[in-house]
Order: sequence, then structure tokens, then C-alpha cells
Amino acid sequence: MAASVDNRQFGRLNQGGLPAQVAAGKPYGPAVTRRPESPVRGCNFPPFLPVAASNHVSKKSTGATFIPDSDDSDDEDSGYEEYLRALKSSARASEVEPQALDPRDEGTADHWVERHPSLIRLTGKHPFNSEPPLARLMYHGFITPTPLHYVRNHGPVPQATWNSWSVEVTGLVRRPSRFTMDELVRDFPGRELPVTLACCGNRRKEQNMVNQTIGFNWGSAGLSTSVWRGARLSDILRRCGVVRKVASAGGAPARINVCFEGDEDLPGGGGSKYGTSIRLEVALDPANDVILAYMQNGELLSPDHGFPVRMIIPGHIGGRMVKWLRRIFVSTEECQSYYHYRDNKVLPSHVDAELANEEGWWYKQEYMINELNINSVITTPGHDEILPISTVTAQRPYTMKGYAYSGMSPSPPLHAHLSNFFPLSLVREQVRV
Ligand SMILES: Nc1nc2c(c(=O)[nH]1)N[C@H]1C(S)=C(S)[C@@H](COP(=O)(O)O)O[C@H]1N2
Ligand SMILES: [Mo]
Repeated sequence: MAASVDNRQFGRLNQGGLPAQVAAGKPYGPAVTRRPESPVRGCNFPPFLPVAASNHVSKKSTGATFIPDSDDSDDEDSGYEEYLRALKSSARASEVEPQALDPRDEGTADHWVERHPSLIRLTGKHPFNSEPPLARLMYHGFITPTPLHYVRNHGPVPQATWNSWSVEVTGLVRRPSRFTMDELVRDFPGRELPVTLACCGNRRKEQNMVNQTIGFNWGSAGLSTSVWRGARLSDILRRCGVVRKVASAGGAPARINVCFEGDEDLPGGGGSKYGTSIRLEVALDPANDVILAYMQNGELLSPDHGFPVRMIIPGHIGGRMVKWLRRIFVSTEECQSYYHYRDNKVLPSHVDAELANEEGWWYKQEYMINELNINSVITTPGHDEILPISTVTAQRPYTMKGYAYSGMSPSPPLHAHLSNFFPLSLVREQVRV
């Protein structure tokens, strides 16, 4: 996420990352691969083992108390502690009212999940789909406090426990494996980086006003940015001996996909898990930083965001980042989940749901959304806000604000131009920039 979103509360990212002693660090895992444009430099922490992670699902018992590995120097410990403090306060937890059980969840499968009262519920009682008020999202700047992070759930939140959870890796791998949470934390170098998640339905309300889709009305706050920490998918796949080349029936190399499956039992297609897949090349490229994340903004994941582990695939739509990850399956086929085919598609405007069913449009590769498209929004002035123009206000500058993002494609830096939004005369006469 870029543009006029302030980074003020997360100065550490702006200043270039970590305390020098941590960044200089001991030889923990492979060297950091950085994208030149990344706001974070040197986020290569030593591995930490969450000790307070217990068998309970409540937030208190999964609170993030972390003990650094014993061979860390004291300097590094205090560096990391300081970093964690900065990260947590950057997420302005102290300025956000606490999450709580919400009477609106009574009688649903999510009755035990604590949530932030200000989140705007978009699909009624259940499942929980929500976005923060846009002004609050913007107020907090680059890093969204976790309780205000938008949520997209297709069904109930699984009642997970850290100690009993495991992720299975099977399919085209020489060593099929199952990793416990402790193994994911301990046996793979941790990677930590800020990633913007955006549901590809972000702003669908505006689309629906022009031409009704089959998706619900997202406002323009269906996106959030967190610092995510986890084990790199490429390291895990290599550990399992992933097969890189398979000949197809015609002899040409077949496409290989990495499929991810979540835990919930969902109704789609007569019963299905939430699942989706990405190409093996994307998964294996260490520069893509695809991770199995177990921490968000310095704490273990919250139930709504995938506790204990979820996929994070920078630059991709939120829909590819499977939460409550249970299974990774490497295959020449794409993921067979109903949701992989039915969700996250953009079909030509003449194709409605009926025609899509009749003519098999859901299965056409080219209409699938993987990488985030370019998007920009003016948030100040707000929707329907009237700016008084008088001799007094005309003398003062007015700061417009907004956000913009784009996906993985190697495009030049993102610039949002006012002329995209305003007729030029309006810009000249009414807005000082
Ligand atoms: N298991 C599972 N993973 C899932 C989903 C889901 O319903 N179940 N929703 C997806 C969609 S469409 C989005 S946009 C993101 C939202 O992540 P968040 O709720 O942490 O913001 O999760 C994705 N991963
Ligand atoms: Mo989504």
C-alpha cells in the first residue's frame, strides 16, 4: 500500500528496518533477499519459539511471549524486544478499544471469537465478513492494527490449538511430511515483512452500483497491511524434495501447482474445503517471500486471521492466502476446491452466473485473478463530503489523502494523478495541491 498513507507510527520501517545489531546478525538462515523498493531492510530475525502458545484458543493463553534462541547475545535480545515493542505500538493497540465477544455472534459457530466492535459487518450475522471504517483505517497509516484488519471468512472460524495443529505436505514430493507448529517455527528460518492484503472484492459496492455482480458489497476498506512472520514455502518444499519437472502426456513439461487447503467444512459444491493453488515457480522463487505465517504484527495470529498458520503471498489477492492451513499438495492439476474455481474470477460483462455454469466459464484460466490489480482511492475528502470554498479556506492548503496499491507485476513505481479523479477545471478552481 502506498500513496499518502502516513508511515509516521511505524518509523522503524521508514528508517530502514531493524536495530543494527539484529540486522548485522549472526548467521541465521540464508541471506536476506530484498526487493529494491521494499520499505523494510534487513528483516531477518533469528528464530523465536513461542512459549506461551498452549492448547487453548483464547487470546490470553496464546499471548505472544517469545524467548529468543539461547545463542543470541543480550544485545540482540534487547534489539528484538525493542523491535517488538515498536511493532506493537506501531499497530497502536493502545489506541484501539479491545476486542470482545460480540452479542451479534451469539448463537453462531463463532460465538467464542473476540472481535472489534467498530468493524462493519457486510454479510449479516454469519459468516463474518467485515471491514474497518475507512477513516479509521487511514488514521492508523501504513500498518493496520490487527483488531481493525478486514476479515473475509467463508464459514466458521476453526477452534484451533497450537499443539495439536500440523500442516501436511504431499503430492509431487519425494519426502511427504507433516510439520507441527513448533517445527515450523524452529526448523525453518523466520521471514518477517509487511504485506498488504486486499480482497479482490475491495470496492465491489461501486461495481455493483454499475452492474450487479454475484459478490457482496465491499466498501473501500477491504484491505489492510500487517507485518507477517513465518516460514518460507520454498524452504519447506525443498525440505520435502519437491519434484520440479514432470512430463505431460504429450512429453512437454507439465505445469506444476502448489495447492493449499484450509480447515473449515464449507457448503460450496455440496461440501468442500476452502482451497486454492499457485504455480510452483511462484512458490519456489525465494524473492517472492511466500510464507506460512504464524505471527501478525508481533503476535500469534488471531482466530479470524488464520490461527495458528496461514499462507501469505505478497502481491497476490487475499483469496489466495489460505487461512487455517492444513494441507499443501503439489500436483499437475490446479486445486480442485469449489472455491478455487468459483471465487476470485472476473468474467466478461455479458457472462452472468447462469451462462458461466452452462458454458464452463468458471474453469477458464484467463479469468482468474491472481496478482493484485492496480487500485487507488481518495479518502480525504470523503465520499459525499462537501468542502466549503470561501475566501478564507481558499487561502489555506488542503491536504488530500488516499491509498494506492498494485500487485506483483514489475511495473514502475505507482503514482496516482489527480486528473484521474477530477475534471481539470475542478482541480484548478477548487482544490489547492
Ligand atoms: N481457509 C480460508 N482461507 C481464506 C478464506 C476463507 O474463507 N477460508 N478467505 C480468503 C479470502 S477471499 C481473503 S480476501 C483472505 C482474507 O484474509 P483476512 O480475513 O485475514 O483479511 O483470506 C482468504 N483465505
Ligand atoms: Mo477475498
